[in-house]
Amino acid sequence: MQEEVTVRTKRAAVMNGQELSRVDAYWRAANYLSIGQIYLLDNPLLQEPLKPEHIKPRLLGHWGTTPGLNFIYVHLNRIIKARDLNVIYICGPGHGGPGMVANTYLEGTYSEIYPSIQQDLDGMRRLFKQFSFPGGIPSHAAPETPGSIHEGGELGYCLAHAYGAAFDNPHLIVACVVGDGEAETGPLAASWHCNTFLNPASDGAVLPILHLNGYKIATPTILGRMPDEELVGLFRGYGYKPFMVAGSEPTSMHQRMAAVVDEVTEDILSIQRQARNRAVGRNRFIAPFRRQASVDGVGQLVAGMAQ
Ligand SMILES: Cc1ncc(C[n+]2csc(CCOP(=O)(O)OP(=O)(O)O)c2C)c(N)n1
Ligand SMILES: [Mg+2]
Repeated sequence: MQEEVTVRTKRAAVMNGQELSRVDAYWRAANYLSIGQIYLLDNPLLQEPLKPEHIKPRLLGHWGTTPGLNFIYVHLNRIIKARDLNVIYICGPGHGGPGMVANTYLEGTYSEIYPSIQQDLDGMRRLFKQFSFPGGIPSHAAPETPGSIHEGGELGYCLAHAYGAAFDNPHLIVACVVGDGEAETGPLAASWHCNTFLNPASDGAVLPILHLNGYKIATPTILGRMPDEELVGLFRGYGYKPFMVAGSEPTSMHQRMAAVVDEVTEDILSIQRQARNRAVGRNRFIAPFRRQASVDGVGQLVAGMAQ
């Protein structure tokens, strides 16, 4: 079954060496900026050996979900630049807030909105210190996070917000990362059906990305324990077309993710082109626009990085 699901994504490497190394460097920079926010009070570039006073006395934040979120972020940036797309990233695991902050800082948006936090050593020190700190910013994606329309503190609503953003917004692609634990909440479990109401002629697209890292904090997830065959059957039943990106080795993961994102984007645009060429009015029902990508195995990747 795995074979059948992934067969179309087994294309040759889609990125050349330079693009691959840039994507990977961006991902690693975002990871560094994320973990720095969680742990470091000072010494942001580790220019001197770490001392206890450089470390936050009270740590708050989830590292585990963040490398996966950053991985997805850089691959969405890649396709946005390659195809000049309008894409919004909705982050279900809101406690991955350091990742969202890190990426907006890397892009320069953070410094535009918060001029006291520039892309220099002082700015980085402030960026790290303020995270989950008195007088600073919350530990999860919050209204303060640039571009945020989804407050991630209470799990369960990201997919409903994603569809809400896509309705009547025909030029927007909404990438929505759903935690596998979050997927067990009632609101999220019901939200998969929102694809029924999406019209590819007049609405934008929603690309749900299931972050299947197997756990919700320390407890296994239902979807994480489900055999691939059942998982794929479940999402096909909901009307999605699942893709798997699984592995623990960054280079091959980047190539596979790039191939899947290319293919999913091509599918989205071609469904929209066909629907729009048919000039179907809002009052006539046409096949809902349904796509599902799944990121599997980033959990193993995270474990590797953490060690
Ligand atoms: C409704 C709700 N219940 C419980 C929590 C506490 N909580 C925060 S993160 C988390 C685990 C989330 O797991 P998952 O969605 O799989 O995200 P991951 O960190 O694994 O990417 C829980 C239970 C919450 N924030 N909201
Ligand atoms: Mg999880």
